Amino acid sequence: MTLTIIGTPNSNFVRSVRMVAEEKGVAYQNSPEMPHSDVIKSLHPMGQVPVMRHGEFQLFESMAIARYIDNVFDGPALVPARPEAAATTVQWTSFAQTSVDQLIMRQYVLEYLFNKDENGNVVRDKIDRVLNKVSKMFRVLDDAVSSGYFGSGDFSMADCFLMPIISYGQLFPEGKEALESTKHLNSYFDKLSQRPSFISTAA
Ligand SMILES: N[C@@H](CCC(=O)N[C@@H](CS)C(=O)NCC(=O)O)C(=O)O
Repeated sequence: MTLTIIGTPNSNFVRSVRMVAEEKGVAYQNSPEMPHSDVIKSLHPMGQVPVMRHGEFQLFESMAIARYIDNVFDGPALVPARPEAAATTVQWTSFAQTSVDQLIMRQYVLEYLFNKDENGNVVRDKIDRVLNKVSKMFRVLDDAVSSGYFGSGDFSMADCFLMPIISYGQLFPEGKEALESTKHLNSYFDKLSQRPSFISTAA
């Protein structure tokens, strides 16, 4: 049965679920549909990516897709078995998928990428308003990763959700400066940037 992850590979959430599949060692296809394409609209009520197909089974929402792949396939568990460790992993995954994504991707990165004036210059109003929050978020993540990984002492699903967002955030000057001013997060990012699942899902 073919596993297909549907969605443009430069979406941080598509990248997260692809990292999960790669960490599990699962063979999958990536169908690079843009949000709101006819295919995506037929599979997601709000036209968002990623969407997944596994045989006849269809699923949307990156967390649901990631948990499904983790549960259904062999390979290393990306959510630990012990209840507290599992809950902490889901906590950081959920925080990444909501608060971190909302701030770093939607209010910072996408503003840099897409909010330009008629001369092609970045319109900074919204960016400037969130800069304090962006640096605070990097400090929060720095504390959280002091034990080596997010949510536990081992690589987990939380890392699959946070790495793509951190990676996008540090492409822009304030994000880069915020990352470089952290101790644990900076070395975590350097270390995980070498991970095959991260390298092979780079858009
Ligand atoms: N809660 C959704 C969010 C997915 C999401 O925001 N995807 C973005 C791409 S990274 C998208 O499709 N944006 C288009 C839109 O929201 O209309 C999930 O975790 O899958």
